[in-house]
Amino acid sequence: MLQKISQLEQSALEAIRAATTQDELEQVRVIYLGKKSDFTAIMKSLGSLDADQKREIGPIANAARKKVQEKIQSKQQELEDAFDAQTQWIDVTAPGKRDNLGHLNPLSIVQRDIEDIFTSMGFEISDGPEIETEYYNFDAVNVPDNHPARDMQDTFWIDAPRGEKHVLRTHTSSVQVRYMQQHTPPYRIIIPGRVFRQEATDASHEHTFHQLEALVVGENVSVANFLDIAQSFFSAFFGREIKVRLRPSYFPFVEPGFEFDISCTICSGDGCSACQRTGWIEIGGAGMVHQNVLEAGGYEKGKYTGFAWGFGLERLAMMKYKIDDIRHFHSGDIRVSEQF
Ligand code: FA5
Repeated sequence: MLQKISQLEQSALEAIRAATTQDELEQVRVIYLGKKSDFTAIMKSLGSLDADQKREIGPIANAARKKVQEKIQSKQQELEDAFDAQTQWIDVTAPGKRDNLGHLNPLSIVQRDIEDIFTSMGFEISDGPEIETEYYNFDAVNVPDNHPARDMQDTFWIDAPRGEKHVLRTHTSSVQVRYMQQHTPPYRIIIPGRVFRQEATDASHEHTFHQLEALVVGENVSVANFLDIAQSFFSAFFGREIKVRLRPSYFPFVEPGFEFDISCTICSGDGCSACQRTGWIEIGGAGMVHQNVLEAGGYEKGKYTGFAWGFGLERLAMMKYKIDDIRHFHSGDIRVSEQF
């Protein structure tokens, strides 16, 4: 009996090894472990043996049967793996899975668009520090000591025990003199950047917002150049013809100074609810750079002229994308950027 068990085990293992498909392996299983198999017959015959024989042969027969079972299982796995490797092919023409990409904040989109337009018009992009000295933010751009803009209401002053006073820059005009000190005209630059004001927030005011400054300095730069560049820029930005209108105004760093409006991007100047029926929308401040500023930049008085302008990026983005509240930009609410 023991010899028979051993022979049966050997031939079963041999047959398992020889099986090359899952079907063949299944046949081997039926032959060696099925109901009518020799193993089953042996297991059944154990009942008729006497106690001593049972004790001797039983465990051996069981172990042999178990071993054959295990070998079949592992061979089964091996054949399945081989089958998968053969049948799982890669369709290189199938479209890839879409990555779940993030979205740009509409403000970033607007800033990139603006930078593209200006660089195509020959402008360079510049920047300066957000924590700025009182000098560059105010004195250098001709803002007198007693000007209300320096008032605690508008400006975040930095607590510093000694040394020069610092502020969170209140406008991008703070970069003008920094740039002048490093460069000789002619040049045309834009300065996009974050600015800060100690203001109560509402749908159109933030304490932290972005401005875009443009500065063009050369030997014969005029208001006409400003108008031309501004009209080209806004027309490119809104994708339709835009007119620019100047209204006299006062900023310490320009003379003469203007506020400028653009023709309404919705009604093109006919008058609608978006422009309060005026046909015009206020955009920002501009003017011919004050000679005191050019002098602070290190230029000989009277040698150059230039213009500068500054406007709020959020307000422009709000117009372009019809966003009704400036606070959406920095809310961190992902539903805002998901729309862009
Ligand atoms: C200035 O900051 C000047 N530096 C602009 C300038 C530059 C004038 C060069 C002349 C020459 P003003 O304080 O008006 O000006 O701000 C300019 C623009 O910033 C405003 O027209 C508006 O679009 C935006 N702005 C001002 N305050 C806020 C605010 N709290 N929230 C959002 N946008 C604002």
